[in-house]
Amino acid sequence: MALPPVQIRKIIHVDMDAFFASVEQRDNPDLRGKPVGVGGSPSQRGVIAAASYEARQFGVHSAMPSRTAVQRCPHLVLVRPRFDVYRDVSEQIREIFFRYTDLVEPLSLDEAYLDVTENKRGMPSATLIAREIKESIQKETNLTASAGISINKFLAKTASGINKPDGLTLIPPEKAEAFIEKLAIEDFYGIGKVTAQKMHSYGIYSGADLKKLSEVELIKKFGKTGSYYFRIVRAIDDRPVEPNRIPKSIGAEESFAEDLADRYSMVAALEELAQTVERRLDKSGTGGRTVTLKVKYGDYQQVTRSKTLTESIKSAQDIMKVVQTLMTSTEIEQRNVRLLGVQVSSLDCDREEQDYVQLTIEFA
Ligand code: DCP
Ligand code: CA
Ligand code: CA
Repeated sequence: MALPPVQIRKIIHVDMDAFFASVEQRDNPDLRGKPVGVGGSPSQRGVIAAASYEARQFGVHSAMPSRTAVQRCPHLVLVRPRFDVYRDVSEQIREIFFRYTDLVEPLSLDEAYLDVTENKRGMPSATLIAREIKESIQKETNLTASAGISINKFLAKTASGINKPDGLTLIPPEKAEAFIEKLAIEDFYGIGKVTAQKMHSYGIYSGADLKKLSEVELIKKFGKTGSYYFRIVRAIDDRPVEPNRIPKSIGAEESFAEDLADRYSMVAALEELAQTVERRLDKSGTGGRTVTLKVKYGDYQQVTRSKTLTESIKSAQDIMKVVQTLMTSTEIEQRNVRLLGVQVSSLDCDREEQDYVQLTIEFA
């Protein structure tokens, strides 16, 4: 019996160019053509949220302490962020996306996946849709975006980053595997710095290198994510475009077969959880400022304790430091514990996303 033909999806990823910085340059002509850093005021986070392309030539980039940025680029103009304006632009571009499809999955204020396999305009060419979207964004917001078009999320996201700024990149199905083989491992979306280094230590520098490993070997080395690597390197990524899917935290928890009764085994379990959280944060290429410890006691009573830091963290070690302090405000010394959880929220990559959550609530 013949199987039904597999529908090849048409996925577009759109991402605004130097988002906050471009908005500032748009609204203040004095800033145009100049190296601009947004958000670097020491009274705030003291780090650069966005750097204009002119500033990037000096090696200034997002998440860099503003002090370092000014050392690298003495003429850097520091501008305060104006989130309300970024949110407005975000609404505008989303409204443009919805002209083509309701399958829009925003990843943050300035980017989204669109599934245009079936679209409201009945247009067969996803590339044409992407071009029209870019033109509408340019015309209606006076800003440029880059778009990637391909058969799945991973490839569309990778494609949008290739010809930035103002890029339009198609990775057609027949070129997908060859494209990934050439891709440097650190350019894989979802492979953060730490994982990239680990890959390098195994001699994996490109997609082609990654492809040589069996799924079993990859799982052995990278856990469950190994299966994901095995598939994406073969251009297999079935994740659907999910509207309204906005991650707000990254965490891990464990229920124990037998309740834990001593501090030593609890710390050991928490250390392992912190490691898992570190890996997940790395995979998402983010860190966060809030650490939450979740404790379920033997009698199922559950408590959570949180602490928000001024600086974002991502390493298991830093997470554990906070967890250790949080432990002191629980009763784990006196009571048995059946479940422990560690979570990091106020994510860097979600800072804008959280604004977006608030925004959607406001507009609901
Ligand atoms: N942002 C932030 N903190 C970070 C990274 C980003 O506040 N650590 C904000 C500022 C950015 C916006 O989110 O302008 C979008 O982030 P992107 O990673 O998409 O970067 P840009 O849009 O600035 O540049 P690019 O042209 O490389 O996409
Ligand atoms: Ca962007
Ligand atoms: Ca982005």
